[in-house]
Amino acid sequence: MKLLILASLLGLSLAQFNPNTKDGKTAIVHLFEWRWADIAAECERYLGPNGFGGVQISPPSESIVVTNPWHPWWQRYQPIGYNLCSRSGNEDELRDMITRCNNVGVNIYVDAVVNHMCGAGGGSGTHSSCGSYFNANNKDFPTVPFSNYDFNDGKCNTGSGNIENYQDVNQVRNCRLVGLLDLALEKDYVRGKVADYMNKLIDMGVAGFRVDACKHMWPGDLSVLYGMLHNLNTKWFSSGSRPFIFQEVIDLGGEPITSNEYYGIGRVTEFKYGAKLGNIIRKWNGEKLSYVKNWGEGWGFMPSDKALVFVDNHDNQRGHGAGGASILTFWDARLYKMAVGFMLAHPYGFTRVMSSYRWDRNFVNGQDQNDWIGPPSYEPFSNWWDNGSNQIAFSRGSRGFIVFNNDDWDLSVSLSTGLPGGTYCDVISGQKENGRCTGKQVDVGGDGKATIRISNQEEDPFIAIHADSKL
Ligand code: QV4
Ligand code: CA
Repeated sequence: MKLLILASLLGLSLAQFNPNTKDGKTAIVHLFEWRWADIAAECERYLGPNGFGGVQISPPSESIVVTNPWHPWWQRYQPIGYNLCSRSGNEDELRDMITRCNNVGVNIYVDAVVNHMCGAGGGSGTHSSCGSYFNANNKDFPTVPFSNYDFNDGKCNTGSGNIENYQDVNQVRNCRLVGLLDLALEKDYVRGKVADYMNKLIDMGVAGFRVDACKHMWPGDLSVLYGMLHNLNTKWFSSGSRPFIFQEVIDLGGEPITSNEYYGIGRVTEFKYGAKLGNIIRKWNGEKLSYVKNWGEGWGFMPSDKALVFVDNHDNQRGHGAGGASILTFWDARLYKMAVGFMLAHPYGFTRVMSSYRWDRNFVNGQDQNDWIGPPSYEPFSNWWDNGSNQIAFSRGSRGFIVFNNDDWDLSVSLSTGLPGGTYCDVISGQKENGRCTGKQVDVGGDGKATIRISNQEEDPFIAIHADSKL
């Protein structure tokens, strides 16, 4: 009997290290900020046929909607509840995507943000991705429900209530990470609500979770939480399969909290991997490619069967999180492809490829002022202008810009187009053909402004330019 218990415990303890991929596939891709409908199509047309084991998706839970800056990608790391609606789609679209991806052998791993709710400065109201009411001021999240009693503030020993010193393990777990309201995960009630959220996703067919901000949760609480999770849905996974768990813990050394506190209960992100590989491929600090002969544990990384590895992630590809200047990203295309190719070829760790979107960077004193920009799928109606009469203009994100003159006099004005600098063909009076404009053209300055002139005598007194009509 004792042997049986040992075997089952061993089975339990090893299970959440197993990604549950079909046919032993060894790589997943992070489709950061992709919409559920687009992921479903991508599973069927590309990821399934090309041997991807799965997709990490952006947080599907209801989050705050931030307007300053405008709808940043990071608003999805500020939950206000666990309803399944977000910029990527609603619950039905999520369910459909999970089904379609599973049906072509591509697993879905959910980015679970369960250490906290929204920022303390999140205000109150229904500025949320499903429109649910919340009040960050008094920690009231009725859609769960969570109340003031479900947060850690009483256990935080800093003046600000925020984490102020990463050398103090109690602060790191019990205080607010950049002001994010910190959940009390030692409470059965809170664990129960979080487990309900994750179990709903498991029952919908997901294969596991990236658990966000694990450094900020006690391993003991996480271990209890993982034990509350259902087995995977037997429609797609063998009976008794446990959810794959990979925990975000940034450990580059130098802090009292280390990866090995967590890799007994699930895999852990190995941030040393991308930082070191970037140095090697860039040939910085005297590093040479030939040095990777003993790549893996020989370089001080955690045991291979505990590690989730990547070249860059959604944080450090845009200067958030950790890894520093050596991190290779799509901006360094030639070196980046070598790094990704090496990672996928080498046996160390379970590998994750990064796939997100391009944004216009704007460095000021070495800091990208646009590091917050969300995905292009969201094209806000913005840069509205009017003259109080019958002349108007507006843009659609950074993709399009249109101006109308329906007054009985000329329009002549400098306007913000929302578009990157360059020369654009007006697609009302003509179009872009063989590298030139057959009609009018509009010159947009580096500041995104353009001087627009439209006579009220014109046959078509309006102008339209867009990203694909740029010379
Ligand atoms: C601001 C002030 C705070 C103030 C607070 C009051 O900076 O001092 O107390 O307002 O409300 C955004 C803003 C940040 C703001 C915060 C709360 O950038 O300025 O604080 O919201 O309003 C992402 C982004 C963060 C973003 C956060 C929440 O990176 O910039 O903060 O989402 O929207 C550590 C952790 C590690 C973490 C990493 C970034 O150990 O776990 O920092 N990585 C994960 C995710 C990451 C995400 C979070 C954790 C939080 O990968 O994407 O942060 O869920 O290393
Ligand atoms: Ca915490």
